[in-house]
Amino acid sequence: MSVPKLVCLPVPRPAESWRGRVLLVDDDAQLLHAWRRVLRTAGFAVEILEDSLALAALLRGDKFEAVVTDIRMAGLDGFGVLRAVREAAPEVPVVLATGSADLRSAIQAVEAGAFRYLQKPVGAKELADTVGEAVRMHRMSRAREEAFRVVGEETVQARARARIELGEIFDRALEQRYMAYQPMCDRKTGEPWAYEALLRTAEPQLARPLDFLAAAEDLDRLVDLGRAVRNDVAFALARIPEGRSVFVNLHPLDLQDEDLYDHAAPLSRVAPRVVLEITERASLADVPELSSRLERLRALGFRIAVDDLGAGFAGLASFARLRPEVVKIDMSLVRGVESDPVRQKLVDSITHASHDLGILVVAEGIESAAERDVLAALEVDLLQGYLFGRPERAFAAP
Ligand code: G
Ligand code: MN
Repeated sequence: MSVPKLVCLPVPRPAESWRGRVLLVDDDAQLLHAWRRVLRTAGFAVEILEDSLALAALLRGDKFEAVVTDIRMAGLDGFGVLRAVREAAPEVPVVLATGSADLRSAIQAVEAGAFRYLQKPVGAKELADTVGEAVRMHRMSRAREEAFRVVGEETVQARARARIELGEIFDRALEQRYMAYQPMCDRKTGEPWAYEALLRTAEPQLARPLDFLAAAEDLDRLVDLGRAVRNDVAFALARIPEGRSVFVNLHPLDLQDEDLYDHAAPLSRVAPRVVLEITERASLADVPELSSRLERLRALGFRIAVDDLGAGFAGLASFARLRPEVVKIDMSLVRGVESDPVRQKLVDSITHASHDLGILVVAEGIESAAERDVLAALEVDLLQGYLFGRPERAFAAP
């Protein structure tokens, strides 16, 4: 007689969460176990919780895809559970059940953000279907989030492409750069005493100098640009009439480029004819060891000018920090100076203080004869502006 062999085959169980991971919160143990049985049979992975104190900790880390709870419990408040879920895991849907079928609590449940409102006694199918819907909705919103994340990545890629494109435009602009020179005229003789070198490019997309500089800044190419400018100016000096100086604008970051202090750099070789303009618009606070840097520049033979005086936030502080040989009064103080006693007084004070300290004074942005006449009467040493000449490739003598 053969005994039938008992073969224990493992019962195929649904993948742990194929219908969803559900948390049941109720103080009625009997109900909890009944609902758990129903939902497990329907394919959900279910955990139960009789005490809502541990709720927040349980909700962390994507553990559940839906929560089912009761509005009225002996020790617990279903609305409290709902609020706790909203706070700890706002994207997890909450199904609220209640024994009392009053409209008020139904409205309240929906207003509080419940996914669905179930009236007890809840049938097995109704419970499984509702929880299934809640999980589906949750998964859809997660998928949407994921899609948004991908879109975000595309934005990152688009930015990277834009940066590459800007880099190409910048390279062309750098390639097609040229320096324009604007005369600065001696108040007494009317002759050009010096020229300010101003960066320009034939690349139309960066035709505005401020855009060109901003692109260099965005691309971390300011050092390249600064070196190119200084080399261009050094070679142009051969064409600048003997005895005249050239003013070169520095970005605060240029002050941190060792090339600026290199004895062998082309501009260093002609340093005695060069005035380095440092703008008062940008902060010099970030330049480490500023005074020793200035010393090194002066040791090479450079002179220093404070640019845009009166336009920045540092006020006269940069004046004191840089101990410049030259100050350039910003065009905002020049514009309309002929009819404004306050501007006149400011220009007068700056000029007097500068002369006491042996500093040369330039007024920039002069556009009218009236401005020129007042500034000359206030004994500003050098006059610069469209009235005397626009920045040009050639060295204009007005
Ligand atoms: O910051 P800085 O002073 O270096 O800027 C000089 C800029 O001012 C240059 O781009 C130059 O073209 C411009 N500029 C020079 N003279 C005049 C002028 O008379 N009027 C105006 N509006 N701009 C001027
Ligand atoms: Mn300048």
